[in-house]
Order: sequence, then C-alpha cells, then structure tokens
Amino acid sequence: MEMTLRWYGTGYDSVTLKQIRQIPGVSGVITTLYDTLPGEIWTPERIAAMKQEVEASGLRVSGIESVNVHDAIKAGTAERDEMIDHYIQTLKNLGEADIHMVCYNFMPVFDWTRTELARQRADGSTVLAYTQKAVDALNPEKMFASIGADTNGFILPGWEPERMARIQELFELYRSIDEEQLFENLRIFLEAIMPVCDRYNINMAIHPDDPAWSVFGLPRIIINESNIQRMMNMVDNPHNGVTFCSGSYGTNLENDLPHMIRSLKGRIHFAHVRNLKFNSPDDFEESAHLSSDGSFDMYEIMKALYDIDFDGPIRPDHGRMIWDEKAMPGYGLYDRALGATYLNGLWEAIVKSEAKHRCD
Ligand code: DNO
Repeated sequence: MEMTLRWYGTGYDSVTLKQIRQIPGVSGVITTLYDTLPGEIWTPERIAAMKQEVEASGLRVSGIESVNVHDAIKAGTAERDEMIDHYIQTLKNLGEADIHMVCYNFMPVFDWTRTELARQRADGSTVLAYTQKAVDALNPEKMFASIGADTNGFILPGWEPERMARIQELFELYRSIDEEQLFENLRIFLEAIMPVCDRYNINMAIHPDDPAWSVFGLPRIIINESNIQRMMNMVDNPHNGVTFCSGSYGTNLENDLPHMIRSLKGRIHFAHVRNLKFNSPDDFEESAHLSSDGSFDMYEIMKALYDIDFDGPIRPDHGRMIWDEKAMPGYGLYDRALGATYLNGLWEAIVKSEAKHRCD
C-alpha cells in the first residue's frame, strides 16, 4: 500500500505540501481541481500544473478525489450523454498525465452527511458527529444552515454553497428516482467510461454513501456488501472498483468491515481508514484512529487489507481537530498525521509478523 494524505490544493487547504512531505511514510497526495464544477472538462494544462506543483514538493499525485459526477448522469436527464462525454474527456486527460486512480461518488444531492462538525470530546478535541434524531428533526436547508456556521470558513466538499442554494431543485430532480433507477443510471455511466479506463488503465473507485442509509428520503445504493457486489457484477471489469472507506461503511454496524474487505479482493483501488465511536446505533462521532478510542478494531481492518494484497493508495480519513488547529473540519494536519503514523505502524507490524511466521 502507499500512504497518502488528501490535499485540496493551494488556496483551499490550510495544510501545505511541505507539511505533508514531512509526515513520515507519506509519499503521495490525493488531490483534485477543487474549483471545477461537475461536468466541466479538466484540461491537460490544469492537470499538468497540479502535478508539477505536487511533484516540486517531493510528493506524487497518487490519485484524484474526486472527479464529481454531474447530476444529469446520476438522475439520467437529457444532458446525460453530453456530461458522460465530458467525464470521458477528463479521464483521458488524466490518463495521459499518468494518473490512474479516480475516486467518485454516486450519492444524490448530498455527498457525506454529518449533523455536527465540532462535537466536543472529553479531551477537548472536536469531531464530526451524526445523530439520527437531528436528521429526523430538521429539513436539509436547516441542516445546511446549522452546519454552515461550523466550517471554520472552509468550503466543505459536497456542501458547496452554490449547490446548497439549489437544494429544492435538486430534490425535485431526484423525486422519481428510486434505488433501481439509480443503479441503472450508474450502470449506464460505468459502461460508457470503461473503454477509456481500459485504454489508460484508470481504476475507478466509487466512494460509499455516508452514512450508509437513506437520508431525507433520497435513494442510497453504495451501502453494503451485496449492493457493492451487484455494482461490480453489473459492469464486470477490474477497473470498476471501490474506495473502501471504513468510516462510511462502518456507520452501519451490520457491515462486517474485515469481511467486506476480504470479499472485495482485487477491486479495492483506494482505502480511507478511520475509526468511529458509537454512543448508540443512531449516534456516532469520529474518534482518533486508534482502536481503543473508537468502536472498530483497526488492526483487523489493516490485516484484512494486507491479506488481500492491497497495493493501492490509502489515506487516514477525517481527523479530530486538536492542538488549536484551524482547518476544514475533518481535514486538519495534526490528527491525520497521527492517523497516518499509526496506520503505518500497524502495517509494519503486520508485514514483519507475517514474514516471521513464514520463516518459523
Ligand atoms: C468526505 C469524503 C467524501 C468523498 C466523496 C468522494 O470527507 O470522504 O466527500 O471524498 O464522497 O467522491
């Protein structure tokens, strides 16, 4: 595996490439052109400039998170074919720039959903949290307004103000789309892009829906093992794979994370690894990465990735806000650096103990 950190780009991220370069064991970033809109073609010039900036710092671009999918593709409207053509052109330009992993999601209207961006924990750190009660009590606009106050001045991915301003229109767009239709729209998209992925060896890594269930009555499909298998079988190509995100699949306690990882051998192209602390099945908060601070066994998650010979990029995921850092919620430097170091430590221990067992 290759340890990486997500980086939003100069002007959008409080964390610098120099700081990332100094985290031991991190060799690449997962980045994006944060100011491009879904449907916009990423030009070769902008991709080259992004690569150059990253490489000048001694890191590499290990993949893209995300090339966002236009709503016309997800909802299957009249503009779909044109938007798919644009996506294909972007993939071609990325492939020509020697970039081979693209993370995306197929969630209608919202990307990830949390009800608090700064829940205080006993140690004084603040974390992203979710409580079903709050979702049940609020409409999406109210939730966006209450969350907007806690962003530390950063634009959150998937919660861009211009998108939220169109929230009614977006809900209207998906009104007649159920899970079956969303699966079908995903199939059409994947079939159309596989030829360019084959040609440029691009691994598509769909991100799970977070949380892994329907919110505000919207259909959500990338939520559990059987749905992922369905997604992979319907377009059976090794380039059609997943981002294994422990914090997203883990929102549903019925998802057995190590088991899911083993069942996805060969199709996990990217891993987001983080822990959650459940206070009840309906209320969780994002803890430190350490097993003992949350509800997941992080050793078992890393061991499962090792057992399937996972060799793609991995990144620590949302971190706590600690040491008075001011950053995009979930994306500060300090706790993610601790997370990367911890995951690297688990990995080294697994590699060495497995090698030792083989010799004994
Ligand atoms: C949240 C992220 C998601 C993810 C997208 C991928 O912090 O994990 O926003 O990047 O769903 O398209």
